[in-house]
Amino acid sequence: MRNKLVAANWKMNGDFSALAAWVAVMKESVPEEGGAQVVFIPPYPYLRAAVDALCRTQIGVGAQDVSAHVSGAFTGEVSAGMLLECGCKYVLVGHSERRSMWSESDEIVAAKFEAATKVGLIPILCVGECLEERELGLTEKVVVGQLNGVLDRVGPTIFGAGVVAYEPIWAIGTGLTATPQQAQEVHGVIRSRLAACDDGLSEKTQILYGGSVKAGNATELFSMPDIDGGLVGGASLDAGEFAKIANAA
Ligand code: G2H
Repeated sequence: MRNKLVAANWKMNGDFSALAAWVAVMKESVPEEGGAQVVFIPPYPYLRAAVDALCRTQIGVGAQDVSAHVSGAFTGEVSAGMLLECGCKYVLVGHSERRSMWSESDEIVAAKFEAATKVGLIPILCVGECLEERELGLTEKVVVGQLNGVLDRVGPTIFGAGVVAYEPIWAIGTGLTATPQQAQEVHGVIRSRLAACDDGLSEKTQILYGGSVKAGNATELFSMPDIDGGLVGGASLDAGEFAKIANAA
């Protein structure tokens, strides 16, 4: 039985006062034990404050990106070791916004995934198709291709240290959400691909859904057999709304 996981991806939003208010609401609203694993993913400058504010809670902290490099002359980059030292437990890799706006290839995403696992961070690998690909019937090909882009490079043992998030690009920040059936269908494809590699990997890997998750659709999405929680963007900025989503898992 896999535990549920719900992550709040603030993207490039928020400030210190919003963080303090968000943490206060979450401390009140999320059970200390027995609920879903909750992960807070604010921008880099707020990570340490988030770790300190959440230190006596079950809420973990994650970063939105990580360098594939360990150290050196890589201006602007942040290494996995630095994130770990800062108190992070999780890190997103391959979010569609990074794949499209920063041209991150499967090779780069795999290198970031591996760099994260090497220091003990849990990478959350994002995969998903755009609207044109869905309309051309290419969803499975694209999603499995992105999955293979990491799995084939790092191998099942390293891959097993991570989490997968299926985020159809057409549903990200658009208000359009995949129906629970559409999401389940792709989650099933992802789990079958993992099973083809290793049954244990398929059974233990958490697969999250992301793309306009809200309090109003979370319960139905999270009730699907292969949906193990959510990666929440816009709706996570409102702590009350995000608490409802976390408690629906
Ligand atoms: C997808 C998701 C969070 P939103 O990017 O990663 O964002 O919930 O705003 O669609």
